Amino acid sequence: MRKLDRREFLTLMRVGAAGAFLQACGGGSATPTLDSQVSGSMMGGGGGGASSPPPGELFKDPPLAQLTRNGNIVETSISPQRSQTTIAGQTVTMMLYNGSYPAPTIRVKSGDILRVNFTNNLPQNVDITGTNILGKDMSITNLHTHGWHVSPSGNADNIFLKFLSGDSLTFEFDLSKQWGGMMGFYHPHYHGTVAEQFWKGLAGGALIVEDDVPDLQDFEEHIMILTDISISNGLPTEWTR
Ligand SMILES: [Cu+2]
Repeated sequence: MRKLDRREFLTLMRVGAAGAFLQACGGGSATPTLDSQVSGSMMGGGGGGASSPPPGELFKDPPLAQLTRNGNIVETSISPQRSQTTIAGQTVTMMLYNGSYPAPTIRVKSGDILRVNFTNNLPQNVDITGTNILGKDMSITNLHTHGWHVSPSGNADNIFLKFLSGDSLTFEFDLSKQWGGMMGFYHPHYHGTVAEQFWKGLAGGALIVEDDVPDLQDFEEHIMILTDISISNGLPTEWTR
């Protein structure tokens, strides 16, 4: 598991590539590859796929999460839900944060307190949320902030929390120990459903902690989330490779 910080990302962008593999943290061998960013996706894996957006299309950043700031208290709402989106011309029913693919980007600063109003809006036992091969209810989820130096307990980055369909909580992430100029991402981390929730669309949104030094201010910055998804009959299928 490895993450890019902003400086490293900008360097890689200049040579035309940006990448970091996410493997171990997903809790399974079949977690999708998630390049630190992207706004598109490749379908099909192993050849015969299509890219979305197609080559030549204008680059589009993922949407920014709506934030309200009061001093260093920043508040937003992030909820996984069953949503339809279009990938390479196909309508696909997925699990998406706030209905967005890729998920909304959250930008904060070192020293902020980020409050996330989280509600599990995944419906129980509907197409994408049946029971998986481990016998787990696929509508059960939680929230993990990948890469942040924050508390792993309570209502912070606590991967032992369990959200049944309809459950909600206000998370609070104290970023007083998180340095500026880093990029992480968020994703579900409930043991037993993580891998499927990744390939069904909860593959993460960018978590940006802004630089607190002026050196890079003149650079134009973009967020790109790369995902690789297989689709069959309008539904994401198991990521196999
Ligand atoms: Cu993670």
